[in-house]
Parts: sequence; C-alpha cells; structure tokens
Amino acid sequence: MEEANTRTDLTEAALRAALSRRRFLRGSAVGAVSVAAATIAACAPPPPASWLYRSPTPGATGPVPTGTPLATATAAATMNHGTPMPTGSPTDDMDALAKAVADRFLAGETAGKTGNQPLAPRIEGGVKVFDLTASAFDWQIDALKAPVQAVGYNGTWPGPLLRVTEGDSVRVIHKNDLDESTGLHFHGQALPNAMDGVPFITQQPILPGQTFIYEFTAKPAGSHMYHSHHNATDQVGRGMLGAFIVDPLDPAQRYQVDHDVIWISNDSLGGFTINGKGFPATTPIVAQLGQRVLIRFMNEGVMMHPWHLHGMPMRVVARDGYPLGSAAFTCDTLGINPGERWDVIIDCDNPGAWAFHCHILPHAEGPKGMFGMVNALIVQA
Ligand SMILES: [Cu+2]
Repeated sequence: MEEANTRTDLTEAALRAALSRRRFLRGSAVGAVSVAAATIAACAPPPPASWLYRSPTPGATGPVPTGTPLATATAAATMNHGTPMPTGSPTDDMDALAKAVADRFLAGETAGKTGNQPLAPRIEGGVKVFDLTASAFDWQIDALKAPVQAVGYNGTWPGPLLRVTEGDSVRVIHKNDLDESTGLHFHGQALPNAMDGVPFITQQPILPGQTFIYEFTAKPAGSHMYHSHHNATDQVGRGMLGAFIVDPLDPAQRYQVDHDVIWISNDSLGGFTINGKGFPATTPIVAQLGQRVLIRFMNEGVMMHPWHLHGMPMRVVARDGYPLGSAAFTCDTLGINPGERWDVIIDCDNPGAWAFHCHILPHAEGPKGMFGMVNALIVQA
C-alpha cells in the first residue's frame, strides 16, 4: 500500500509540473521563447519512471516497481517546479480525470483478448493452409466500457496475423458464420482475378454458413492486409480485418530489426482504435536503448491519421509493401490514408517513455485526458 501511495504521489507531481510548464509558456512573451525552451531543457523531468518498467509482453500486466534510480530522479526534477496547483478548481477536476486514465495505462491495463496473434498454417501438399472463420462476437475496446458488437475473423479484432514468404502457395479456407453475406479480399496482393474477393465482380457473395476457398501465390512481398469487401463500411468498421505479411524470398531483403510491430488503425465502431483497442488499453512498444523497431502502419479506417512520435524520428522505408529505396525519408509525423501501409524503422537512441499518437487531436486527447489513438514507445536504458 505504501508503494502504491508513493507511485501516486510521483505521478501527480509530474503532472502538476507539466501543467506549471504550460502555464509558464502561456505567460511568456514570444521573444522569450528561447529562454523558455532553455528553462524547459534545464528542468524537464524525465518520463514517469513507471512507464520504463512495463512488461514488453503484449497483454501482460504486473506491479510497477518504484524506488528505482529513475523514480528518484523524477521526484528530484519535479520538486524544482515549485508551486503546487490549487485544489478544487476546474483545472483540478480536469487533471484528476486525465491522471485517472494515464494511471490506468501506467498500470498496464489491458482489455480482454488482443488481435494480431500469429496463426501458423498447416502444410498440405506444399500449400500453406489457413482457416479463417468470420463471426460476430463481443469485443472490449477499453476495460471500463461496455463491449462492442464486433464482427471479425477467428474471434479477434484484428484477426490473426497471417505470415508467409514471397512465392508461397497459399490457401485460405474462409467460412462465413455471420448472419449476413461477405467476401474476403487480400489487399495488396497480385491475385488471380477469381480470387480477388469482391462479390458480384469476381465471385458470388459467401452466404451465411457457406465456405469459400481462396488460393493464390503470395506476391508481392511486403506489409499487406486482408479484409471484407462486402458491406465493408460496416463489416471492416466493426473489425473484419487483419495483417497479411509476405516476407521477401531473398533473406537479404528482409528487415533487420529487433521488434516487428503491426499497427492497424480503425475509426468506426468503438471510436478511434489501434489494433482494436483504445487508450489506455493500447499495448505500448517496449525496446532497449540501441534497438531498432519496425512499425507496419496500416489504415483500415475511413479517414487519414497522422501518426506522431515524440523523442525520435521515423525512417520511412516502404509504402504499400514496396521498398522506397533511395526515396526513403525521415519524419516525425506520418499521415496514413485509408488502405495504405507504410513501414517505418525507429532507431531507439533516446531513452524514456515517448508518446506516440494520432495528431488529429480529437482522436487522441480531450478534457477527460487521453483516449483512442494514443500509445507509447518505451526505450529502456
Ligand atoms: Cu486520427
């Protein structure tokens, strides 16, 4: 209990310190910007210590250690910010709400099952065979909200991660357990026309209870997706989507990274989500200092989302699975349109817990704190 109180006090101090800095900035003349920047640089506290000790295992939870050297440093830094906030003010209420949701994230809150779980194929006569069943299920976007009525593949949102190698023969046995018809499209793949999954264009709809078998050769390599192509505003908006990764045949062309992260956004049922979850139930990315992190951004929603990473830039290396080669570029904010996939590599050279969020602010932060399209990259020193 004593440990928990200590942690609460630290977080509160850090939040108040941050608010004090904002007030200082608002009160400064434009000409004082460089002074303000220097002041912030001199006394900016390190990130909340607890963020640095989250388990890297998706879905894992556990106590957040306190009393670490970084926790001590955090306390020392925040002490320099002086005047505590008055209590009982509207700002106090806003901060209390923001703190509550941040605390849930810091405590490692999860919300039920997570998607993107690898599905190993079975091999039949040299063909990689996957079973994908569409069905309706309850899905938790956030632990404190009522489950939403989702539809999806094999009971998760996103559906299972399908991963093959360029040139593989692939068979996907798609059963429809929905109470409406559907069709399955492998987005980004150069498919035989009859396998393209678009009802009334390339096939009849798959009726409730029916099964359709998709067969194709995996190409091109890259970060791709699968999703419904029938009543798609509703079906994809409610979770009928997943990642289809095709590794290059040539091992030399594969990414050399320490973490391979799939990041699928959606923006209909359940609000603004990353991999079927909204902050604070999003899963942070945890890396060690010096490691390289690959993020495969995929947008299955209906609007563009500009992803912004604090603390480190992103090297953008592929679009829609196609390597950018010498056209690769560096940025800290990358807009991803619906249907697009962009691969970025982050060299984790700056320790701390860094916010990683959509920069359309109504998708990420409001008077009750952060929500929706917010995550963190945690670089452990
Ligand atoms: Cu957004």
